[in-house]
Amino acid sequence: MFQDLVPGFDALAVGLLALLILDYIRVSLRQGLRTLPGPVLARFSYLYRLLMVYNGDGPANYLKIHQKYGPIVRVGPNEVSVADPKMIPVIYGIGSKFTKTPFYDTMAPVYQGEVMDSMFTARDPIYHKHLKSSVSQIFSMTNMKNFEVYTDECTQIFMDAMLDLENQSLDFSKWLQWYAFDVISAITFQRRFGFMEQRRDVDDMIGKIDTGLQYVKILGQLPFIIPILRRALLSRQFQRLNLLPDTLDRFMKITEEEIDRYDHHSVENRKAGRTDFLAQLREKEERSGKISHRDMMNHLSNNLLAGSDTTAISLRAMIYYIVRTPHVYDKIQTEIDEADRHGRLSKFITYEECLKLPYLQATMKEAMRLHPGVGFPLERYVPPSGAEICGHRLPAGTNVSISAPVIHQIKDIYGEDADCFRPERWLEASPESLKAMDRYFLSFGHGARTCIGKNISIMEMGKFVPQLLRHFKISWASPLPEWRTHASWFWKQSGLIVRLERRVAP
Ligand code: HEM
Ligand SMILES: *[C@@H]1O[C@H](CO)[C@@H](O)[C@H](O)[C@H]1NC(C)=O
Ligand SMILES: *[C@@H]1O[C@H](CO)[C@@H](O)[C@H](O)[C@H]1NC(C)=O
Ligand SMILES: CC(=O)N[C@H]1CO[C@H](CO)[C@@H](O)[C@@H]1O
Repeated sequence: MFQDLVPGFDALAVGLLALLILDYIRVSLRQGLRTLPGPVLARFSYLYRLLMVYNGDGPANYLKIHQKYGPIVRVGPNEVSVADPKMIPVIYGIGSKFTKTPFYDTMAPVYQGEVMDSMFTARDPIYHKHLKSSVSQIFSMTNMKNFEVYTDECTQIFMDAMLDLENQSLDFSKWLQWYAFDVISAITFQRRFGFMEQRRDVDDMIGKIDTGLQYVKILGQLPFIIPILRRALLSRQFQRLNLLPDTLDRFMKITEEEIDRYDHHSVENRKAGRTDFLAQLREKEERSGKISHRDMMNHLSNNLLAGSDTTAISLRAMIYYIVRTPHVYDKIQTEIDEADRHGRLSKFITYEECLKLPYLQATMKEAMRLHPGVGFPLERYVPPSGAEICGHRLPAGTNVSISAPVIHQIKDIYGEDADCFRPERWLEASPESLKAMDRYFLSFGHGARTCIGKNISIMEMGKFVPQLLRHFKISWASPLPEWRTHASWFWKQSGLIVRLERRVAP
Protein backbone atom coordinates (compact mmCIF):
# COMPACT_ATOMS: atom_id res chain seq x y z
CA MET A 1 0.00 0.00 0.00
CA PHE A 2 2.80 2.36 0.96
CA GLN A 3 4.61 1.55 -2.30
CA ASP A 4 1.39 2.17 -4.14
CA LEU A 5 1.20 5.64 -2.72
CA VAL A 6 4.78 6.71 -3.40
CA PRO A 7 4.47 7.00 -7.18
CA GLY A 8 1.34 9.03 -6.56
CA PHE A 9 3.30 11.35 -4.28
CA ASP A 10 6.03 11.64 -6.86
CA ALA A 11 3.57 12.59 -9.54
CA LEU A 12 2.01 15.15 -7.23
CA ALA A 13 5.39 16.62 -6.30
CA VAL A 14 6.50 16.80 -9.91
CA GLY A 15 3.17 18.29 -10.88
CA LEU A 16 3.40 20.96 -8.18
CA LEU A 17 6.98 21.78 -9.09
CA ALA A 18 6.03 22.08 -12.75
CA LEU A 19 3.16 24.40 -11.83
CA LEU A 20 5.48 26.50 -9.71
CA ILE A 21 8.01 26.79 -12.52
CA LEU A 22 5.27 27.61 -15.01
CA ASP A 23 4.03 30.28 -12.64
CA TYR A 24 7.51 31.74 -12.33
CA ILE A 25 7.84 31.79 -16.09
CA ARG A 26 4.40 33.37 -16.46
CA VAL A 27 5.34 36.05 -13.93
CA SER A 28 8.68 36.71 -15.57
CA LEU A 29 7.08 37.05 -19.01
CA ARG A 30 4.40 39.44 -17.77
CA GLN A 31 3.06 41.55 -20.60
CA GLY A 32 4.72 44.92 -20.81
CA LEU A 33 7.46 43.97 -18.38
CA ARG A 34 9.26 41.16 -20.19
CA THR A 35 11.18 43.50 -22.49
CA LEU A 36 12.52 45.65 -19.65
CA PRO A 37 16.19 45.37 -18.78
CA GLY A 38 17.21 44.12 -15.36
CA PRO A 39 18.82 41.31 -13.40
CA VAL A 40 17.41 37.84 -14.16
CA LEU A 41 16.60 36.91 -10.55
CA ALA A 42 14.44 40.05 -10.20
CA ARG A 43 12.07 38.81 -12.93
CA PHE A 44 11.08 35.79 -10.87
CA SER A 45 11.51 36.67 -7.28
CA TYR A 46 11.19 39.31 -4.61
CA LEU A 47 14.47 37.98 -3.24
CA TYR A 48 16.37 40.39 -5.46
CA ARG A 49 14.65 43.42 -3.98
CA LEU A 50 15.34 42.10 -0.53
CA LEU A 51 19.01 41.52 -1.24
CA MET A 52 19.39 45.04 -2.56
CA VAL A 53 18.34 46.65 0.71
CA TYR A 54 19.13 44.00 3.32
CA ASN A 55 22.55 45.35 4.32
CA GLY A 56 21.33 48.92 4.54
CA ASP A 57 23.01 49.84 1.23
CA GLY A 58 19.81 50.28 -0.77
CA PRO A 59 20.70 53.76 -2.07
CA ALA A 60 24.08 52.62 -3.46
CA ASN A 61 22.60 49.43 -4.92
CA TYR A 62 19.77 51.22 -6.71
CA LEU A 63 22.33 53.65 -8.12
CA LYS A 64 24.42 50.71 -9.32
CA ILE A 65 21.64 48.89 -11.14
CA HIS A 66 20.68 52.08 -12.95
CA GLN A 67 24.30 52.65 -13.95
CA LYS A 68 24.34 49.12 -15.30
CA TYR A 69 20.89 48.80 -16.94
CA GLY A 70 19.86 52.38 -17.72
CA PRO A 71 16.95 54.63 -16.71
CA ILE A 72 14.30 51.91 -16.40
CA VAL A 73 15.02 48.63 -14.62
CA ARG A 74 12.80 45.72 -13.66
CA VAL A 75 13.62 45.13 -9.99
CA GLY A 76 10.90 42.62 -9.15
CA PRO A 77 8.25 40.40 -10.74
CA ASN A 78 5.92 43.39 -10.87
CA GLU A 79 8.27 46.21 -9.83
CA VAL A 80 10.06 48.77 -11.95
CA SER A 81 12.61 51.35 -10.81
CA VAL A 82 12.95 54.54 -12.83
CA ALA A 83 15.83 57.02 -12.96
CA ASP A 84 14.51 59.46 -15.53
CA PRO A 85 13.73 62.87 -13.97
CA LYS A 86 11.15 63.64 -16.68
CA MET A 87 9.03 60.84 -15.21
CA ILE A 88 8.85 62.52 -11.77
CA PRO A 89 5.90 64.78 -12.65
CA VAL A 90 4.23 61.91 -14.51
CA ILE A 91 4.33 59.56 -11.53
CA TYR A 92 4.11 61.95 -8.58
CA GLY A 93 2.73 65.22 -9.98
CA ILE A 94 -0.40 66.86 -8.65
CA GLY A 95 -3.38 65.24 -10.34
CA SER A 96 -1.42 62.08 -11.13
CA LYS A 97 -3.45 58.90 -10.74
CA PHE A 98 -0.54 56.86 -9.41
CA THR A 99 -1.43 55.83 -5.85
CA LYS A 100 0.81 54.55 -3.06
CA THR A 101 1.46 50.77 -2.91
CA PRO A 102 1.14 48.28 -0.02
CA PHE A 103 4.73 49.10 0.86
CA TYR A 104 3.30 51.98 2.92
CA ASP A 105 1.06 49.62 4.89
CA THR A 106 4.15 48.43 6.74
CA MET A 107 4.40 51.86 8.35
CA ALA A 108 0.81 52.34 9.52
CA PRO A 109 0.39 52.35 13.31
CA VAL A 110 -2.31 50.44 15.14
CA TYR A 111 -4.61 52.35 17.47
CA GLN A 112 -7.27 50.70 19.65
CA GLY A 113 -6.89 47.44 17.79
CA GLU A 114 -7.35 48.94 14.34
CA VAL A 115 -4.88 50.00 11.70
CA MET A 116 -4.76 53.78 11.58
CA ASP A 117 -3.56 55.02 8.24
CA SER A 118 -1.78 58.35 8.60
CA MET A 119 -1.58 61.21 6.14
CA PHE A 120 1.72 59.67 5.12
CA THR A 121 0.66 56.01 4.78
CA ALA A 122 -2.88 56.58 3.42
CA ARG A 123 -3.28 55.01 -0.03
CA ASP A 124 -6.84 56.05 -0.70
CA PRO A 125 -6.79 59.58 -2.19
CA ILE A 126 -10.15 60.48 -0.67
CA TYR A 127 -9.17 59.50 2.84
CA HIS A 128 -5.87 61.29 2.34
CA LYS A 129 -7.66 64.47 1.33
CA HIS A 130 -9.90 64.22 4.37
CA LEU A 131 -6.90 64.03 6.70
CA LYS A 132 -4.96 66.74 4.95
CA SER A 133 -7.73 69.31 4.85
CA SER A 134 -7.84 69.77 8.62
CA VAL A 135 -4.14 70.46 9.08
CA SER A 136 -2.64 71.95 5.94
CA GLN A 137 -2.93 75.54 7.15
CA ILE A 138 -0.96 74.69 10.31
CA PHE A 139 1.98 73.66 8.13
CA SER A 140 2.02 76.89 6.13
CA MET A 141 5.00 79.20 6.08
CA THR A 142 3.16 82.00 7.86
CA ASN A 143 2.36 79.72 10.78
CA MET A 144 6.01 78.84 11.40
CA LYS A 145 6.49 81.87 13.63
CA ASN A 146 4.15 80.20 16.12
CA PHE A 147 6.54 77.28 16.43
CA GLU A 148 9.80 79.20 16.74
CA VAL A 149 9.55 79.67 20.48
CA TYR A 150 9.44 75.87 20.99
CA THR A 151 12.53 75.28 18.90
CA ASP A 152 14.37 78.09 20.72
CA GLU A 153 13.69 76.45 24.09
CA CYS A 154 15.22 73.24 22.80
CA THR A 155 18.17 75.06 21.26
CA GLN A 156 18.92 76.65 24.64
CA ILE A 157 18.97 73.24 26.31
CA PHE A 158 21.21 71.87 23.57
CA MET A 159 23.67 74.75 23.84
CA ASP A 160 23.83 74.52 27.63
CA ALA A 161 24.64 70.83 27.32
CA MET A 162 27.38 71.63 24.80
CA LEU A 163 28.98 74.10 27.21
CA ASP A 164 28.86 71.44 29.87
CA LEU A 165 30.48 68.89 27.56
CA GLU A 166 33.04 71.24 26.05
CA ASN A 167 36.12 69.58 24.52
CA GLN A 168 34.77 66.05 24.96
CA SER A 169 34.13 63.59 22.16
CA LEU A 170 30.39 63.49 21.55
CA ASP A 171 28.24 61.21 19.49
CA PHE A 172 26.46 63.88 17.51
CA SER A 173 24.42 61.27 15.65
CA LYS A 174 22.63 60.79 18.95
CA TRP A 175 22.58 64.40 20.09
CA LEU A 176 21.06 65.68 16.86
CA GLN A 177 18.35 63.06 17.01
CA TRP A 178 17.59 63.91 20.63
CA TYR A 179 17.34 67.53 19.58
CA ALA A 180 15.08 66.87 16.58
CA PHE A 181 12.83 64.61 18.64
CA ASP A 182 12.44 67.06 21.50
CA VAL A 183 11.77 69.89 19.04
CA ILE A 184 9.02 68.06 17.18
CA SER A 185 7.31 66.95 20.38
CA ALA A 186 7.52 70.49 21.78
CA ILE A 187 6.02 71.86 18.56
CA THR A 188 3.36 69.16 18.48
CA PHE A 189 2.09 69.33 22.06
CA GLN A 190 4.41 71.47 24.09
CA ARG A 191 6.07 68.58 25.82
CA ARG A 192 9.65 67.48 25.47
CA PHE A 193 10.38 63.81 25.89
CA GLY A 194 13.52 64.95 27.66
CA PHE A 195 16.12 63.19 25.52
CA MET A 196 18.50 66.13 25.82
CA GLU A 197 18.01 66.66 29.55
CA GLN A 198 18.44 62.98 30.33
CA ARG A 199 21.08 62.52 27.64
CA ARG A 200 19.73 59.12 26.67
CA ASP A 201 17.10 57.38 24.61
CA VAL A 202 14.20 57.81 27.08
CA ASP A 203 12.01 54.69 27.28
CA ASP A 204 13.95 53.28 24.33
CA MET A 205 11.65 55.23 22.01
CA ILE A 206 14.24 55.80 19.32
CA GLY A 207 15.39 52.20 19.62
CA LYS A 208 11.82 51.03 19.10
CA ILE A 209 11.38 53.08 15.95
CA ASP A 210 14.62 51.58 14.67
CA THR A 211 13.36 48.08 15.35
CA GLY A 212 10.13 48.89 13.54
CA LEU A 213 12.13 50.18 10.58
CA GLN A 214 13.99 46.89 10.28
CA TYR A 215 10.62 45.23 9.75
CA VAL A 216 9.66 47.88 7.21
CA LYS A 217 12.90 47.32 5.34
CA ILE A 218 12.40 43.57 5.02
CA LEU A 219 8.62 43.11 4.87
CA GLY A 220 8.25 46.05 2.51
CA GLN A 221 10.17 44.04 -0.09
CA LEU A 222 7.88 41.02 0.27
CA PRO A 223 4.48 42.48 -0.57
CA PHE A 224 2.61 39.15 -0.45
CA ILE A 225 3.29 38.99 3.30
CA ILE A 226 1.90 42.44 4.07
CA PRO A 227 -1.86 41.68 3.95
CA ILE A 228 -1.31 38.51 5.97
CA LEU A 229 0.67 40.42 8.53
CA ARG A 230 -1.82 43.24 8.65
CA ARG A 231 -4.56 40.77 9.49
CA ALA A 232 -2.37 38.99 12.01
CA LEU A 233 -1.44 42.21 13.77
CA LEU A 234 -5.07 42.85 14.45
CA SER A 235 -5.90 39.44 15.83
CA ARG A 236 -6.11 39.12 19.60
CA GLN A 237 -4.17 35.88 19.73
CA PHE A 238 -1.34 37.40 17.80
CA GLN A 239 -1.25 40.48 19.97
CA ARG A 240 -1.05 38.25 23.03
CA LEU A 241 1.89 36.39 21.52
CA ASN A 242 3.64 39.76 21.33
CA LEU A 243 6.00 38.70 18.55
CA LEU A 244 6.58 42.19 17.29
CA PRO A 245 7.78 44.71 19.85
CA ASP A 246 5.22 47.36 20.64
CA THR A 247 7.10 49.91 18.60
CA LEU A 248 4.49 52.59 18.45
CA ASP A 249 2.55 51.96 21.66
CA ARG A 250 4.55 54.40 23.71
CA PHE A 251 3.92 57.22 21.24
CA MET A 252 0.23 56.55 21.22
CA LYS A 253 0.12 56.64 25.03
CA ILE A 254 2.00 59.92 25.25
CA THR A 255 -0.13 61.47 22.54
CA GLU A 256 -3.26 60.40 24.40
CA GLU A 257 -1.91 61.89 27.64
CA GLU A 258 -1.18 65.19 25.99
CA ILE A 259 -4.65 65.49 24.47
CA ASP A 260 -6.08 64.81 27.94
CA ARG A 261 -3.78 67.33 29.57
CA TYR A 262 -4.82 69.98 27.07
CA ASP A 263 -8.51 69.31 27.42
CA HIS A 264 -8.39 69.40 31.22
CA HIS A 265 -6.69 72.76 31.26
CA SER A 266 -8.11 74.38 28.19
CA VAL A 267 -8.93 77.68 29.91
CA GLU A 268 -5.46 78.04 31.42
CA ASN A 269 -3.93 76.96 28.14
CA ARG A 270 -5.68 79.67 26.26
CA LYS A 271 -4.57 82.29 28.77
CA ALA A 272 -1.01 81.02 28.55
CA GLY A 273 -1.18 81.55 24.80
CA ARG A 274 -0.17 78.08 23.70
CA THR A 275 0.55 78.01 19.98
CA ASP A 276 1.66 74.40 19.54
CA PHE A 277 0.09 72.10 16.96
CA LEU A 278 -2.40 70.56 19.39
CA ALA A 279 -3.57 73.93 20.68
CA GLN A 280 -3.99 75.22 17.13
CA LEU A 281 -5.97 72.17 16.08
CA ARG A 282 -8.32 72.56 19.05
CA GLU A 283 -8.85 76.23 18.25
CA LYS A 284 -9.46 75.44 14.62
CA GLU A 285 -12.22 73.05 15.65
CA GLU A 286 -14.20 75.97 16.98
CA ARG A 287 -14.09 77.66 13.61
CA SER A 288 -14.43 74.72 11.23
CA GLY A 289 -15.96 71.81 13.07
CA LYS A 290 -15.01 68.93 15.28
CA ILE A 291 -12.07 66.67 14.52
CA SER A 292 -12.61 63.11 15.74
CA HIS A 293 -10.43 61.85 18.58
CA ARG A 294 -9.00 59.26 16.26
CA ASP A 295 -7.97 61.84 13.67
CA MET A 296 -6.49 63.96 16.44
CA MET A 297 -4.40 60.99 17.62
CA ASN A 298 -3.49 60.33 14.03
CA HIS A 299 -2.16 63.80 13.24
CA LEU A 300 -0.24 64.29 16.47
CA SER A 301 1.43 60.89 16.54
CA ASN A 302 2.29 61.16 12.87
CA ASN A 303 4.17 64.41 13.46
CA LEU A 304 6.42 62.58 15.88
CA LEU A 305 7.06 59.68 13.53
CA ALA A 306 7.43 61.61 10.28
CA GLY A 307 9.22 64.65 11.68
CA SER A 308 11.95 63.37 13.99
CA ASP A 309 14.17 60.89 12.14
CA THR A 310 13.94 62.82 8.89
CA THR A 311 15.05 66.10 10.41
CA ALA A 312 17.74 64.39 12.49
CA ILE A 313 19.18 62.77 9.36
CA SER A 314 19.28 66.08 7.51
CA LEU A 315 20.90 67.85 10.47
CA ARG A 316 23.54 65.13 10.66
CA ALA A 317 24.21 65.49 6.95
CA MET A 318 24.64 69.25 7.29
CA ILE A 319 27.03 69.03 10.24
CA TYR A 320 28.99 66.14 8.71
CA TYR A 321 29.54 67.77 5.34
CA ILE A 322 30.35 71.17 6.86
CA VAL A 323 32.91 69.72 9.27
CA ARG A 324 34.47 67.48 6.60
CA THR A 325 34.74 70.25 3.98
CA PRO A 326 36.98 73.01 5.42
CA HIS A 327 36.39 75.59 2.68
CA VAL A 328 32.64 75.25 3.15
CA TYR A 329 33.06 75.58 6.90
CA ASP A 330 35.09 78.80 6.41
CA LYS A 331 32.54 80.29 4.07
CA ILE A 332 29.51 79.52 6.17
CA GLN A 333 31.27 80.77 9.29
CA THR A 334 32.14 84.03 7.52
CA GLU A 335 28.55 84.49 6.41
CA ILE A 336 27.23 83.94 9.93
CA ASP A 337 29.86 86.13 11.64
CA GLU A 338 29.31 88.94 9.17
CA ALA A 339 25.56 88.91 9.71
CA ASP A 340 26.22 88.85 13.45
CA ARG A 341 28.62 91.82 13.30
CA HIS A 342 26.06 93.83 11.40
CA GLY A 343 23.43 93.12 14.05
CA ARG A 344 21.35 91.00 11.68
CA LEU A 345 21.04 88.04 14.07
CA SER A 346 18.88 87.93 17.17
CA LYS A 347 19.89 86.12 20.34
CA PHE A 348 18.12 83.11 18.85
CA ILE A 349 18.41 83.39 15.09
CA THR A 350 14.89 83.75 13.70
CA TYR A 351 13.45 81.92 10.70
CA GLU A 352 13.30 85.18 8.80
CA GLU A 353 16.95 85.96 9.57
CA CYS A 354 18.22 82.55 8.49
CA LEU A 355 16.46 82.85 5.15
CA LYS A 356 18.77 85.81 4.48
CA LEU A 357 21.89 83.62 4.78
CA PRO A 358 22.12 82.32 1.19
CA TYR A 359 25.20 80.16 1.69
CA LEU A 360 23.59 78.49 4.69
CA GLN A 361 20.45 77.75 2.67
CA ALA A 362 22.56 76.35 -0.18
CA THR A 363 24.47 74.17 2.28
CA MET A 364 21.20 72.81 3.62
CA LYS A 365 19.95 71.88 0.18
CA GLU A 366 23.26 70.39 -0.86
CA ALA A 367 23.46 68.23 2.29
CA MET A 368 19.92 66.97 1.66
CA ARG A 369 20.71 66.36 -2.00
CA LEU A 370 23.69 64.12 -1.24
CA HIS A 371 22.02 62.49 1.70
CA PRO A 372 18.22 62.52 1.46
CA GLY A 373 16.37 61.53 4.64
CA VAL A 374 14.37 58.90 2.77
CA GLY A 375 16.77 56.63 0.90
CA PHE A 376 14.23 54.13 -0.44
CA PRO A 377 12.24 54.21 -3.68
CA LEU A 378 8.84 55.96 -3.38
CA GLU A 379 6.57 53.22 -4.72
CA ARG A 380 3.40 53.89 -6.70
CA TYR A 381 0.89 51.87 -8.75
CA VAL A 382 0.45 52.44 -12.46
CA PRO A 383 -3.22 53.56 -12.78
CA PRO A 384 -5.92 51.44 -14.47
CA SER A 385 -5.29 53.10 -17.82
CA GLY A 386 -1.66 51.92 -17.87
CA ALA A 387 1.18 54.37 -18.46
CA GLU A 388 3.97 55.26 -20.82
CA ILE A 389 7.18 55.25 -18.77
CA CYS A 390 10.56 55.86 -20.47
CA GLY A 391 9.08 54.76 -23.78
CA HIS A 392 7.66 51.52 -22.38
CA ARG A 393 3.96 50.83 -22.07
CA LEU A 394 3.49 49.57 -18.49
CA PRO A 395 0.28 47.73 -17.60
CA ALA A 396 -2.08 48.85 -14.82
CA GLY A 397 -1.00 47.74 -11.37
CA THR A 398 2.71 47.63 -12.11
CA ASN A 399 4.64 49.16 -9.24
CA VAL A 400 6.90 51.99 -10.33
CA SER A 401 9.24 54.00 -8.17
CA ILE A 402 11.90 56.67 -8.22
CA SER A 403 14.58 57.09 -5.52
CA ALA A 404 15.96 60.44 -4.39
CA PRO A 405 19.56 59.19 -4.01
CA VAL A 406 19.49 58.03 -7.65
CA ILE A 407 17.94 61.17 -9.17
CA HIS A 408 20.24 63.44 -7.15
CA GLN A 409 23.28 61.92 -8.87
CA ILE A 410 22.20 62.75 -12.41
CA LYS A 411 24.95 64.85 -13.96
CA ASP A 412 22.75 66.52 -16.56
CA ILE A 413 20.86 68.17 -13.74
CA TYR A 414 23.28 68.60 -10.86
CA GLY A 415 26.55 68.91 -12.81
CA GLU A 416 29.56 66.78 -13.66
CA ASP A 417 30.58 66.82 -10.00
CA ALA A 418 27.17 65.64 -8.80
CA ASP A 419 28.84 63.18 -6.43
CA CYS A 420 30.69 65.98 -4.58
CA PHE A 421 29.48 68.18 -1.77
CA ARG A 422 29.53 71.68 -3.28
CA PRO A 423 26.89 74.14 -2.00
CA GLU A 424 28.06 76.70 -4.58
CA ARG A 425 26.23 74.76 -7.30
CA TRP A 426 22.96 76.17 -5.93
CA LEU A 427 24.25 79.75 -6.09
CA GLU A 428 26.10 79.64 -9.41
CA ALA A 429 23.54 77.82 -11.56
CA SER A 430 21.82 79.66 -14.39
CA PRO A 431 18.13 80.36 -13.80
CA GLU A 432 17.10 77.47 -16.10
CA SER A 433 19.41 74.90 -14.49
CA LEU A 434 18.41 76.06 -11.03
CA LYS A 435 14.80 75.51 -11.97
CA ALA A 436 15.56 71.93 -13.00
CA MET A 437 17.66 71.32 -9.88
CA ASP A 438 14.75 72.45 -7.72
CA ARG A 439 12.06 70.71 -9.72
CA TYR A 440 13.77 67.33 -9.52
CA PHE A 441 14.94 67.69 -5.92
CA LEU A 442 13.31 64.69 -4.30
CA SER A 443 14.32 64.84 -0.64
CA PHE A 444 10.81 65.93 0.31
CA GLY A 445 9.11 63.84 -2.36
CA HIS A 446 7.15 65.51 -5.14
CA GLY A 447 3.67 66.68 -6.06
CA ALA A 448 0.49 65.30 -4.62
CA ARG A 449 2.14 63.48 -1.70
CA THR A 450 5.03 65.83 -1.09
CA CYS A 451 6.18 66.37 2.48
CA ILE A 452 3.80 68.63 4.33
CA GLY A 453 6.34 69.20 7.14
CA LYS A 454 8.93 70.74 4.85
CA ASN A 455 8.45 74.24 6.23
CA ILE A 456 8.89 72.99 9.80
CA SER A 457 12.11 71.20 9.04
CA ILE A 458 13.58 74.05 7.00
CA MET A 459 12.77 76.42 9.83
CA GLU A 460 14.24 74.08 12.41
CA MET A 461 17.49 73.39 10.57
CA GLY A 462 17.90 76.93 9.29
CA LYS A 463 17.72 78.35 12.81
CA PHE A 464 19.72 75.70 14.61
CA VAL A 465 22.82 75.19 12.47
CA PRO A 466 23.96 78.84 12.34
CA GLN A 467 23.16 79.23 16.05
CA LEU A 468 25.45 76.32 16.84
CA LEU A 469 28.27 77.47 14.52
CA ARG A 470 28.01 80.97 15.92
CA HIS A 471 28.91 79.81 19.42
CA PHE A 472 30.97 76.66 18.90
CA LYS A 473 33.87 75.43 16.82
CA ILE A 474 33.11 71.85 15.76
CA SER A 475 35.81 69.36 14.79
CA TRP A 476 35.86 65.74 13.69
CA ALA A 477 36.84 63.51 16.63
CA SER A 478 36.17 60.01 15.39
CA PRO A 479 39.03 57.55 15.01
CA LEU A 480 37.34 56.52 11.76
CA PRO A 481 37.51 58.69 8.65
CA GLU A 482 33.77 58.49 7.87
CA TRP A 483 30.37 58.08 9.39
CA ARG A 484 28.37 54.88 8.77
CA THR A 485 24.97 54.78 7.12
CA HIS A 486 22.13 52.29 7.02
CA ALA A 487 18.98 52.73 4.95
CA SER A 488 15.75 51.11 6.09
CA TRP A 489 13.36 53.58 4.45
CA PHE A 490 15.05 56.36 6.49
CA TRP A 491 18.72 56.63 5.58
CA LYS A 492 20.20 56.91 9.06
CA GLN A 493 23.80 57.69 9.94
CA SER A 494 25.89 56.76 12.96
CA GLY A 495 29.42 57.44 14.13
CA LEU A 496 29.25 61.21 13.75
CA ILE A 497 31.77 61.82 16.52
CA VAL A 498 32.79 65.44 17.06
CA ARG A 499 34.30 67.77 19.62
CA LEU A 500 32.95 71.23 20.37
CA GLU A 501 34.86 74.20 21.61
CA ARG A 502 33.25 77.43 22.72
CA ARG A 503 34.03 80.41 20.49
CA VAL A 504 33.52 84.10 20.98
CA ALA A 505 31.51 85.55 18.14
CA PRO A 506 33.51 88.42 16.59
C1 HEM B 1 14.14 67.17 6.69
C2 HEM B 1 13.05 66.65 7.14
C3 HEM B 1 12.05 65.84 6.35
C4 HEM B 1 12.24 65.06 5.24
C5 HEM B 1 13.54 64.77 4.51
C6 HEM B 1 10.95 64.52 4.88
C7 HEM B 1 10.71 63.69 3.80
C8 HEM B 1 9.47 63.32 3.35
C9 HEM B 1 9.20 62.61 2.12
C10 HEM B 1 10.26 62.14 1.14
C11 HEM B 1 7.87 62.46 2.01
C12 HEM B 1 7.13 61.82 0.84
C13 HEM B 1 7.07 60.33 1.00
C14 HEM B 1 6.47 59.60 -0.14
O1 HEM B 1 6.21 60.09 -1.24
O2 HEM B 1 6.27 58.42 0.10
C15 HEM B 1 7.27 63.04 3.19
C16 HEM B 1 5.93 63.05 3.46
C17 HEM B 1 5.40 63.52 4.64
N1 HEM B 1 6.08 64.16 5.66
FE1 HEM B 1 8.01 64.65 5.67
N2 HEM B 1 10.03 64.95 5.79
C18 HEM B 1 10.66 65.77 6.69
C19 HEM B 1 10.08 66.42 7.77
C20 HEM B 1 8.78 66.29 8.15
C21 HEM B 1 8.18 66.90 9.30
C22 HEM B 1 8.91 67.82 10.28
C23 HEM B 1 6.87 66.51 9.32
C24 HEM B 1 5.76 66.82 10.30
C25 HEM B 1 5.84 67.53 11.36
C26 HEM B 1 6.65 65.66 8.17
C27 HEM B 1 5.44 65.07 7.85
C28 HEM B 1 5.18 64.44 6.65
C29 HEM B 1 3.86 63.98 6.25
C30 HEM B 1 2.57 64.12 7.06
C31 HEM B 1 3.99 63.41 4.99
C32 HEM B 1 2.87 62.82 4.12
C33 HEM B 1 2.30 63.91 3.29
C34 HEM B 1 1.21 63.45 2.37
O3 HEM B 1 1.22 62.32 1.89
O4 HEM B 1 0.32 64.28 2.12
N3 HEM B 1 7.82 65.55 7.49
N4 HEM B 1 8.28 63.57 3.99
C1 LIG C 1 5.21 76.15 3.07
O1 LIG C 1 4.73 77.46 3.09
C2 LIG C 1 4.43 78.00 1.83
C3 LIG C 1 4.04 79.43 1.99
O2 LIG C 1 2.96 79.55 2.88
C4 LIG C 1 3.31 77.20 1.18
O3 LIG C 1 3.05 77.69 -0.12
C5 LIG C 1 3.74 75.76 1.11
O4 LIG C 1 2.66 75.01 0.62
C6 LIG C 1 4.16 75.26 2.45
N1 LIG C 1 4.69 73.94 2.28
C7 LIG C 1 4.02 72.89 2.59
C8 LIG C 1 4.64 71.61 2.22
O5 LIG C 1 2.95 72.94 3.17
C1 LIG D 1 38.77 73.48 25.91
O1 LIG D 1 39.93 73.61 25.12
C2 LIG D 1 40.35 74.95 24.93
C3 LIG D 1 41.52 74.96 23.95
O2 LIG D 1 42.25 73.79 24.02
C4 LIG D 1 40.69 75.56 26.27
O3 LIG D 1 41.09 76.91 26.09
C5 LIG D 1 39.49 75.49 27.17
O4 LIG D 1 39.80 75.97 28.48
C6 LIG D 1 38.98 74.06 27.29
N1 LIG D 1 37.73 74.06 28.03
C7 LIG D 1 37.46 73.17 28.97
C8 LIG D 1 36.14 73.32 29.66
O5 LIG D 1 38.21 72.26 29.23
C1 LIG E 1 6.14 45.84 -3.66
C2 LIG E 1 4.69 45.96 -3.96
O1 LIG E 1 4.02 46.74 -3.34
N1 LIG E 1 4.23 45.19 -4.92
C3 LIG E 1 2.87 45.25 -5.38
C4 LIG E 1 2.85 45.53 -6.85
O2 LIG E 1 1.55 45.39 -7.39
C5 LIG E 1 0.89 44.17 -7.14
C6 LIG E 1 -0.49 44.20 -7.75
O3 LIG E 1 -0.55 44.92 -8.90
C7 LIG E 1 0.78 43.94 -5.66
O4 LIG E 1 0.14 42.71 -5.42
C8 LIG E 1 2.15 43.95 -5.06
O5 LIG E 1 2.02 43.82 -3.68
